[in-house]
Order: sequence, then structure tokens, then C-alpha cells
Amino acid sequence: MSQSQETLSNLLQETRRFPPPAELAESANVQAGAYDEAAADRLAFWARQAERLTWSKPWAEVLDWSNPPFAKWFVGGELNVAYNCVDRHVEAGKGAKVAFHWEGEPGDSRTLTYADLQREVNKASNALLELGVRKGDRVAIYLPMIPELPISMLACARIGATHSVVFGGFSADALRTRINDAEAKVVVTSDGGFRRGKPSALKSIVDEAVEGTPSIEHVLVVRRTGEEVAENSRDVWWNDIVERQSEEHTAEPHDAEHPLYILYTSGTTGKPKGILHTTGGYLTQVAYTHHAVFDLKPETDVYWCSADIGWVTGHSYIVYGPLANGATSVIYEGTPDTPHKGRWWETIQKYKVTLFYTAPTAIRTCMKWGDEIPAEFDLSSLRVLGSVGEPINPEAYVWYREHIGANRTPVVDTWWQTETGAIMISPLPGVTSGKPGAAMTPLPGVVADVVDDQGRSVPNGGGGFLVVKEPWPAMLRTIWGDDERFVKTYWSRFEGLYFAGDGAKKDEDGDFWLLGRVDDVMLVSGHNISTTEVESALVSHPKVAEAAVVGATDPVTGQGIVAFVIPRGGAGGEVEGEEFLKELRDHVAKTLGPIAKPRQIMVVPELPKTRSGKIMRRLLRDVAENRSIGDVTTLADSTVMDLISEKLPSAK
Ligand code: 6R9
Repeated sequence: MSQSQETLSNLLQETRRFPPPAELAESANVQAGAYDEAAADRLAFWARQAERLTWSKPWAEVLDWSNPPFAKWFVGGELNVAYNCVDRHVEAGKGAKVAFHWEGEPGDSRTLTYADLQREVNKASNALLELGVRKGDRVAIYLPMIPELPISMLACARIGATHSVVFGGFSADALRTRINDAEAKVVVTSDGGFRRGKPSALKSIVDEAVEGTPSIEHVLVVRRTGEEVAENSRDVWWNDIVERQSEEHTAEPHDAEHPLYILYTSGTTGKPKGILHTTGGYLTQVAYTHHAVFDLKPETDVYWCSADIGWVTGHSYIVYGPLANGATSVIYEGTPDTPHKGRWWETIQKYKVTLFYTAPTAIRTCMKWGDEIPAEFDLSSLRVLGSVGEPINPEAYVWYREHIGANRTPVVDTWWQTETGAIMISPLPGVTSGKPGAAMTPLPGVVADVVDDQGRSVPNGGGGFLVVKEPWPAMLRTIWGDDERFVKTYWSRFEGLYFAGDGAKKDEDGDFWLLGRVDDVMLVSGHNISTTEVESALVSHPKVAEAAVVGATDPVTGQGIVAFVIPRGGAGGEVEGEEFLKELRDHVAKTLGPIAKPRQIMVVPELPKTRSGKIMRRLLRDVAENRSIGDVTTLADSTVMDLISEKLPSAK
């Protein structure tokens, strides 16, 4: 094996362990035996999980894998997703149970019980039918975090229309490309939503987008902010059409492989990929994982996932998983610092949230704001904390556990992707002794591994590429309209294996540590070094809240490590200047070894992130290599790159 093929270095040492609290371990939904049970007969295991759902027609075969990588799960089975998420709970006498506590950013709120949700979804289904939407049609949804968003998704699922939710805040161009790729017939939007204390317009963006979308017949508009909007002949107000519909609608069963939704991922290059998820397998795995990973007790828990529904995390763990399980959830419309930086913690206190799921980026932002903010609120209701979206730095994990979870709550670091549809690798809160920074173990029923560049399993202690070795129920079925790209993108790097694009390592116990996208791996003097490990080393310095690391071309070493850091709130002492930067460089050298010492560190006020909170290292690489900055359309906040460039007129 040549040096450049060497698998990722395995530098980070972390010895802290957090066993589950005894009480949680005793009463946990899923116990250690589940791993063996699933390993003994994986398909029988998933068939048992599918029984959490109500099927109108039983399946004949659990998995048809006769034409890999095109999977069919629960072949011949029929069910209705909306019936499973809503009606069956009402029929079981739980109509008065709260499905969603919705909290608007300006302070307004709405409670939707399962019976309310049933009425709303039925009316919306009837309205879509009146607009000519039929089973198999596509509907684009471009809404803020308001109740009409899950209602629209469920209405589509109910009538068998395939939804494509596009993040509110994506540009008109991005929306147009996605509408055209899916050939959506209707787009559901609103006048706007509230973000950062003010209304932000959506309808005007849709108006611009639909100028070039021949398939769109109607724009269905929810009134949220009350701001003026331009009216066009194809517009229909939600209030006019939905409100006058009947509250009755009979859900037809759909085939287990009926397309439930398309969700676009941008990837690093090329046109966005429309990831296709279908009905029975998807709902089975999101329901099971939500039950297992969060230890959901639907009668007593209050669950909150702070993600945007426009991200797969919101699809699977705000809408489909929790509702299939009959959970009570919180949905919050706005940003965490409006009107003050304690808004999330105040919301947890208000609704007595027990299970909380967020992203490392949010945790690091809260670290930056300072420990005293969450300390003002009563967070004692919490019992399990989750993380998703990026590797969680050990320091962020420990901060989360300590300052939000009072050192009691397990932290579950959940690895998965838009493509996997559901959580794949995660601790089980009642079973696993958590290690800060590790996603730990593939869940029961999931067969994942770390392999070298020849596709061979690496021994414990080794690093390489994360792959999934056996099909799983919530797996993507294809890229919408492009089977060839599906095969090429995910199934051709290693024969017969799904390659996720992430690097990972197995520690001495065989537990999994995610090391970020392999595209981000740096090659320094012949060593592959992961950005994640250097970032985690920086974040372990008491004065650093956030760090992003990139490899910049270097004439001597191949690539030089360039780091961008945000200092921690109230850290005290010098957080700028040569002295501080030297301290950080030495800290990395001490933690990981001299090879990982950054060539350059820059203190910045913000980092460029996507709407789902992932650091866009590509843009930082542009800064580090003194290039003009590339495409910024998927940034959550487009002004961030200006802030960074201003701070660093020249990043030599
Ligand atoms: C759910 C979601 C997928 C990519 C994935 C990986 C990164 C997600 C992670 C994680 C380390 C975790 N990722 N969870 N990396 N630890 N717990 O994020 O989907 O937006 O498609 O992103 O996110 O790199 O490949 P998606």
C-alpha cells in the first residue's frame, strides 16, 4: 500500500466513559440482547419491528434483494403512513393526547392533539385533491417551521402524493431546480415566517422560482406573517381552500414501496441529488430507531428535536418517527437567540422536555455564549440528549452532558444520512457506556464496518472508510430519475458495499468514531489526518468554542493545516494575538502529536454553515488558499463569509 493510500491516522485519545444511569438501564425500551437477537436473524428482526405499524395488507417477503442495489422491503405489503402517524392513535383512544406543542418565534403558540392533527390532515388532503393532486404526483413544500408543514407532508402521504420539502431560505434558483427535477404539480408555501425577530418572506421567492417551472399548476399559500404578497392567478390561499374542506377523508393503503418523499442533498459537486424514500421500510426503521435510541415512553415523555423539518432529521425525527410512535413533541419556529440566548432552555423548562435532539453546531454555539445562560433555567426534566449532523467533539459532548444534562443524562451521538433515512450508528441510552466523540455501535439490524481502500475490514485500532454491508429498511431506493447515478455514487467504490462518503475508525474495543467526509481528509507529509480530530483537539482547549480545519496546498508538506477558531464566551485572558495562537498550536501538538500542528490559525467571529449546521469547509479552503469564494447559495447566513473576509483581508 502506498503512503497516500494509507488509511486515516488514528490520533485522538479519549478515555472518559459514561455508563447509563441505573434507573434508565433497568427500564430501557431496548436492552443489550437486541444486538444478538438481530444478528441471529436480521430479516426476522426487521419483520418484528414492522409490526409496530398497522398494515392493511401483510407483506409476502421481508426483503427482495434479487436486483442489488435496488431493494424492496416488505414486498406486497400495504399501509398508509398518515393513518399510522395519526388516525390509529385517535382510534386507540388517544385523540386528546398532544401531538405537537408548537411554539412560534414571536411567542405565540398552538397545541395540536392527535384528533386536531387528524382533522387538519384530512382537510389538507381534500384540498390537495381539489387542486388536482393525485396518487403518484409530486408536491413541493417550501414552508417555515409552522404546523402546516407537517400537516402538508402528512396530507401528501395520505393521498399517495410524493412530497419534496425544500428548506425555507433556499434561493429561488435552488427551489426552481428542485421543483423541475421532481416535476411537482403544486408548491405549498407561506407569506413568510419569523426568524431572528422579524418576518422573512417566502412567497416572493416562490413567485420568482415558479416563473421557470412548467409543471406547477398551483401555489398554495399559508398566511403566517400577514405581510403583503403579490397575488398571481395560480395562487390559492390555504385559508380559503383548506378551511372549507370536509374533516373526513378515508385513507387508502399504499404499496410498501410507494414513493413517500424526495429530499435533495446538495453534495459537493454537480446537480442536487433527489434522494428517494418509500413507505413501509422507511416508517419501520424511523419508528424503531426513535423508540430505541431515545428510549421514548410515549405516555410520559415530551420530545423535542430542534432541527428544521427541511432537513432529513426533521422528516424522520420530528414528523414520521415520533408520530408513528404516538409521541408528544415540541416544534419551535425560530432561532435559538430570539428574543434572548436562553430561548431553547426556556422552551425546555416550559414544556418539561424529557428528550432533546440537536446538532453539534448548536451545542458549540451555546458553549460560545457561555455556561451561565442554560444555568438560569430548570432543565431537570431532561433524561436523554441526542446529537446529529457532524462528529461531536468530545469537549462539546461533555459540555452538553454537564451543562444541559446535569451530568445525569446519556448523550446519544447518532450517525446517519439523508440517504440512510434513519439512524444507523448510535449508542443505546440504557445499554451503552458512552465515549465522548464516538457514535459507538451499529444499531441492532444494521451491519456497518470500517474498511481499507480495498474494501477489507480494518482491525480494531484501524481507520478507513465507513460502509454498510447489508441492506436496511429505510435505505434510499434510488436518486429520483437517475438510477445510474445512484449506483455510481453509492455502490461502485467498493463492490457490494454501500459507501457513505465518511471516514471512520474503530477503537481498541471496536467502537466507531466518525472522522468527517473523506473529501475533507488532509494529506500532510504523507499522513492522512482528519479535520475532525484537529478540530476536536482545538475545541478541547478551554478558550475555544468552535473550530474548523482545512488542508491548504503547501509546497513543502503537500497540504498545510489551516484552522479557524471562535473563542469561548467569558473565557477570560487573551483570545487573540500571537501568544494565544502559539498556545493553541502547542495544545494541538501536545494532544495529537506534532504532525497535526496547524500551520496557521485564524480567530474569526463566525463559521460558514449550511442550514443544517454543517461547516462548509470548501469555502474556508478558498480563504486559506487565497481564492475568490465559491458558491455560497446553501449557506444559512450569506453574510458570514464577508465577516470572515473582513477580519482577514489577506489569509496568507
Ligand atoms: C442526518 C444527517 C449526512 C452527513 C454524514 C456525516 C455527517 C451526520 C453525524 C455525522 C459524524 C454524526 N454526520 N451525523 N458525522 N457523526 N453523528 O446529518 O444527514 O444532512 O444527509 O448529512 O453528515 O458526514 O455523511 P445529512
